[in-house]
Amino acid sequence: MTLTDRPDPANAEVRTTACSLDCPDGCSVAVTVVDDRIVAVDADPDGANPFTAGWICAKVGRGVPAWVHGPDRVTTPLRRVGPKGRGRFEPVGWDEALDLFAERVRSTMATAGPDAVVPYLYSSSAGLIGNGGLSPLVWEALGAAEVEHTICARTVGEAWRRLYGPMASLGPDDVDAAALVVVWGANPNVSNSHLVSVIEAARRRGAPLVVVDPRRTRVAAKADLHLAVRPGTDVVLALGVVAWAEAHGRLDGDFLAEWVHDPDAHLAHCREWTPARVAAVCRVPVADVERFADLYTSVRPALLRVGWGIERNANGGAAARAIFALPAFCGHFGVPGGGVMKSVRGLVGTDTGALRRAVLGGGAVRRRRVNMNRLGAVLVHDEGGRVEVLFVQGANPVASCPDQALVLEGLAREDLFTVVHEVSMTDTAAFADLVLPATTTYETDELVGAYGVHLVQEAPAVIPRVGGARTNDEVSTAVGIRLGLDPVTWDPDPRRVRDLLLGGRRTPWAAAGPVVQFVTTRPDGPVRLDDGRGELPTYRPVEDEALPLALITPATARTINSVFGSVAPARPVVRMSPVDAAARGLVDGDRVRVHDHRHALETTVMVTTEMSPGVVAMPKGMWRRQVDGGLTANVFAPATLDPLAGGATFNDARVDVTPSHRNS
Ligand SMILES: Nc1nc2c(c(=O)[nH]1)N[C@H]1C(S)=C(S)[C@@H](COP(=O)(O)OP(=O)(O)OC[C@H]3O[C@@H](n4cnc5c(=O)[nH]c(N)nc54)[C@H](O)[C@@H]3O)O[C@H]1N2
Ligand SMILES: Nc1nc2c(c(=O)[nH]1)N[C@H]1C(S)=C(S)[C@@H](COP(=O)(O)OP(=O)(O)OC[C@H]3O[C@@H](n4cnc5c(=O)[nH]c(N)nc54)[C@H](O)[C@@H]3O)O[C@H]1N2
Ligand code: SF4
Ligand SMILES: [Mo]
Repeated sequence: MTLTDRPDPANAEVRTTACSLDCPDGCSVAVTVVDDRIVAVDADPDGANPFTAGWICAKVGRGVPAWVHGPDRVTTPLRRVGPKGRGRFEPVGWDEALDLFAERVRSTMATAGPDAVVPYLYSSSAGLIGNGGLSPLVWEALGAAEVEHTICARTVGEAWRRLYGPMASLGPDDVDAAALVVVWGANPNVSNSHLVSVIEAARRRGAPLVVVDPRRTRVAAKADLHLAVRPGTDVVLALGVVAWAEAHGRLDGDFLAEWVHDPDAHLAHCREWTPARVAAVCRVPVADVERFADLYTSVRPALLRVGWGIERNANGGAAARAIFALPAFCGHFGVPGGGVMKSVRGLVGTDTGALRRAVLGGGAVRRRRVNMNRLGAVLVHDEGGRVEVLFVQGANPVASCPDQALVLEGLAREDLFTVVHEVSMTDTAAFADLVLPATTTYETDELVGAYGVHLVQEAPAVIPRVGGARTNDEVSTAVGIRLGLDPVTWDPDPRRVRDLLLGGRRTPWAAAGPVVQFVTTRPDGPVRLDDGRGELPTYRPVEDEALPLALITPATARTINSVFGSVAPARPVVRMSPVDAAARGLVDGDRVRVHDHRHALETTVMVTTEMSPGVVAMPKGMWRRQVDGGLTANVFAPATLDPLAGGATFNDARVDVTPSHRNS
């Protein structure tokens, strides 16, 4: 049937599965299917995930039918005709496409070596099989470069690993026992929507709510205290709370003595951060800093909900370590409701060890490592070596990487052979030599293990595959087998991969009982705050006098990263405080030019008290077609790295905004 045929509602059937998009909630969903097409997605009241039984987010209800069946869906392998990046393709058969792909990998490895083949694999919106199945292992077996997942959660993940190792995060169940809730660099109304009712229930019980966010988000507007810190300054606030606790006799000396490595060094390091100095750097009132320190060190137990807003800057690794240390210094561990809620993975979740052993055996090979955030420099300046074959699977680097102009320049290289395995004809796919159609989770049997709830659930296919779509494992193993990998060992049957990943466990697989940090789950050694090179969490300003506005690019309610961005995009406006607007003679709705030292784009300004002076925001995940000139906010995102683990620093973008000449 064609896209314009109308499905016959008499054939409607409701089938249940789970949403695998890159979102903490992991909703159990009920999908209405008519004539093998998804026409609606709603909550599954009887699904495995109790938190999401009542409703799901609007973006999935609205976006999925068009994402799966709409005009941007890739349904057949495509080969480029015409110049790079024009998005002109002709259909080819799978065998032809895979032969061509495998032959390019083979000849490149033979002539330029395996380091010239770079598989940019991410698939954070796929299920646990699409995201952690055979595909990455194929490229490891072939010896191709390893693209490190540094674009998201690397910094907070590494900070947690250093402080608390295998200790699990609190989950949404545990908020109930908290007497104080601090939402720090997280925007639950948009990016973790089922957590909102849990936080609201805590407030109704009388637990005060503190929000640390440069913007007055919806949760911040409801908070008892909102600290609108300057982006990238959280480390200073966290150090200041410890200094205040010491000055006011509120430290948990027993816990420090038992668990923390050299607490005196950290205390000495914090002392310079008096409330006045914290207030000056964070650009918040001194009284608010003192009130926060007082609340956090007197109301027990306090729960920190730490999001990813804190990490997207070069001070993020320092901030994450300083924030994660707070419950240890201030006595919040060891009781229900006290401690930290971050990404919950760990307590339940797949283990790729058994799968690795089944296909690779032991022994690691030396591989080139590529940091995702450096993709532009890697492709254009040969950073770390020349790339000749780029394979993008489950990612949209044009929309998501920093230094967008350089990424575009790299993808435009005529001598680069680019293969993109995608659901949609994205801005990245438009630059491919070969586009291969990917299944969505709705078309293949998957597992979903979201990072906001301690649960792994089944996500069975609810419709047949759209066109010739294939899974991540099917594509990568088909290439590997063409290059000599054993077809029996590398059989991509999802049932086999699933069983190995689950290690014999039955689903749904949920954590039993409440999580009590340092009681039911604990680190395997002393808590260390240094970065591994001897440095305690230290603030280093990232400011530019000529570009006074910090540009942040938070998640939007309409998209998940760039997914649904062609279906129901967020408005590409730049949000600005009335103070900054007045200083520039701008009023709401004016056309403006956003620029840094190298690039500029034109858009519309939205003047709103949600923003603090000195901070502007544009949506993350925009598509090029939404912005005049075809550059999105990522053109301003620096490709600098957080020193802790090479994480992304999107929110270190510094810009200015001026009236567009087109207004006159
Ligand atoms: N609707 C929707 N949901 C999503 C996503 C999406 O794109 N759309 N993306 C998913 C993904 S991939 C992720 S990683 C998560 C992210 O989930 P969140 O971490 O909740 O989302 P972000 O928008 O990245 O950042 C959260 C908040 O941090 C603030 N912020 C920015 N810089 C700073 C700072 O320096 N300090 C502090 N304290 N706050 C700061 C922003 O204003 C924002 O309100 O959400 C997931 N869920
Ligand atoms: N300016 C700015 N940029 C950012 C951020 C920011 O805060 N500011 N945040 C970043 C964050 S949090 C993240 S997580 C990254 C995300 O970065 P990316 O992963 O590069 O971006 P997505 O838009 O999630 O792209 C995923 C693509 O995978 C496709 N897809 C979905 N399922 C499958 C599948 O099963 N197989 C295959 N082959 N494809 C599939 C989707 O159609 C989509 O196009 O972006 C980062 N970019
Ligand atoms: S994107 Fe998140 S909130 Fe929306 S349906 Fe999927 S898991 Fe639920
Ligand atoms: Mo992310």
